[in-house]
Amino acid sequence: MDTPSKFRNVPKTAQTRLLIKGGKVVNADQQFFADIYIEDGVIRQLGDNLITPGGAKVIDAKGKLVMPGGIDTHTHLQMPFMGTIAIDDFYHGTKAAVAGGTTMIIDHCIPQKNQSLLEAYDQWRGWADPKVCCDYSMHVAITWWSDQVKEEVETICKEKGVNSFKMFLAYKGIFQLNDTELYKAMTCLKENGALALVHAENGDIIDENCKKLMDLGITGPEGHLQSRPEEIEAEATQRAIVIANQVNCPLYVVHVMSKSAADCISVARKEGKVVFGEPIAAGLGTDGTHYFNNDWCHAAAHVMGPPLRPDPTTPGYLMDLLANNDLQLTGTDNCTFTKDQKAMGKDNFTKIPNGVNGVEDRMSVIWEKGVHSGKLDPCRFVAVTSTNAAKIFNFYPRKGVIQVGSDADIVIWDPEATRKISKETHHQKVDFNIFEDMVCHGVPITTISNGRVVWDDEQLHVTQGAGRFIARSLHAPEAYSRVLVRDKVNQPIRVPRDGYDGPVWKAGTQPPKDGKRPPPMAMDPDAPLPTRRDLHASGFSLSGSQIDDRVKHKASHKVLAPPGGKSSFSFS
Ligand code: URQ
Ligand code: ZN
Ligand code: ZN
Repeated sequence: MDTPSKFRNVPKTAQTRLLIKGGKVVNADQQFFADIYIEDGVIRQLGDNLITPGGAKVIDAKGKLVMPGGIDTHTHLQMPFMGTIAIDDFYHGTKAAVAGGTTMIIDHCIPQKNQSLLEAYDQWRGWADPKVCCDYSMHVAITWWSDQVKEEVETICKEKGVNSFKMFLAYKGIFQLNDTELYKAMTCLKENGALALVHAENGDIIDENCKKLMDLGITGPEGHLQSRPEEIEAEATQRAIVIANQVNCPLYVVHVMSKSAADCISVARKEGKVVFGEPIAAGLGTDGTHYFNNDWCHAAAHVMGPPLRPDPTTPGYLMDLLANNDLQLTGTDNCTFTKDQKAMGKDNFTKIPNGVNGVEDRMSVIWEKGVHSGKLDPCRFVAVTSTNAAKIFNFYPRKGVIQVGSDADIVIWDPEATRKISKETHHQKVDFNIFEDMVCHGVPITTISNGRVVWDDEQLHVTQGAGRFIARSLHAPEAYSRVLVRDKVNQPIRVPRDGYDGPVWKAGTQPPKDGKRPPPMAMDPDAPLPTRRDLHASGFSLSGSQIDDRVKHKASHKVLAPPGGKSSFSFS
């Protein structure tokens, strides 16, 4: 891509000196007018009448908003999946991201079952580092569990700058973990100060439903939706919440797609549990009615898991929860496949690669459906598209805020301009756009990544590999400040008591054939039967040793009925 004329003849250093003038800065906590001076990728000054070194490139932001660049918490660029590879790679995906006002993505390293997590981490870094056009990080998936995995998770936490790990309750036999594995993995994550992310759908039920639907001849994309109705997502969401709470591990539910799953998170948060919910652009901007479209390609293009919900009030409901902080932030789950890739499932919906677009359009879609609809104000928009991600994943205030010392990841935003979304004009490689023809208010005019203009005047100025891997330290305060205190105040209880020294049933013995339960004292059939005390027999002595001497009965103590029946004995 040639450098456009207005950047030609500008000394190299000047390109790293930017002065944004006349804009209204919007952070998650406040809006204010201020100029911004940037040098070598960092915000150096913020205010009015700045005194700056010469040669800075001046950007006129009059009438525009100046916001922290978007942070997309959930992408799968060039992901090997379901027999193919997602078509938007780390170059096309991050190029499209900056064109849409996003300046950082958090992608995923997803080991196959039984693959070393460290090996997979190196593999994914090798794919991403040479291609990314903006800064990025990665969640690492735990797709199997063993002592080796436990050790590798600890190594990744301590040495690779990763503090977030994804677990799937779906994709049976591919990525899915069972409850015991989830419990052990979350215990390990908690011990290391990392965050547990879950894809919450019940993969066992989905598997059975898919077989049933295919047997009924329902092979189209509508089968995908019907194999995993809302309650399949809600049940897994609630289960993940319970398991995480049992081990006091902070939980982050990705791609919250339904009202009922969102309600589980909302209730859990009201109960004080440390749970975060991430709706995505797709679920906020469109719905699952598309699965019933007569055009197979159109319907298949919307196949993702959990599916978009056919209840057309879902997007507005999720946006209301986002406005209210019942849900905290947004990603896209961008995992794109072309028509011919999707067609691998033309006769069997279970073979349709799951995933949709979003990385380029998230910011405009959320502005249109959130701010332009009056549900979000601009500060909340910044919170849910940038700031909360930086806080939850622990790289705030390096990113997610316009302030001195923070990275110069900035988007200059025109709230009144509109743009029509289309596959014909988007910068992604995928040949479909689930937001096709949507007109959005809110347009990124200029995107600045690490202090460099990468999008301006509808032109990209990106460099492959210019993006950096952002390491994230453990124990993010947003997730762990409460958790660590709970460790102290919610200790398990142990009651000190004298040992039980009464009769003990001999494990593995069966009641006598006659079905009559032996008297409670004869619980051990090998033990000598108790001799009934003949109070008139000579030599009887209250002080004599008796079979029950070891039982500390008060003389007047009545033996309570043993389990299963009334006692015929009384010592009174
Ligand atoms: O499950 C995910 O998040 C990945 C595999 C993307 N695909 C999808 O359908 N959500
Ligand atoms: Zn998922
Ligand atoms: Zn995903």
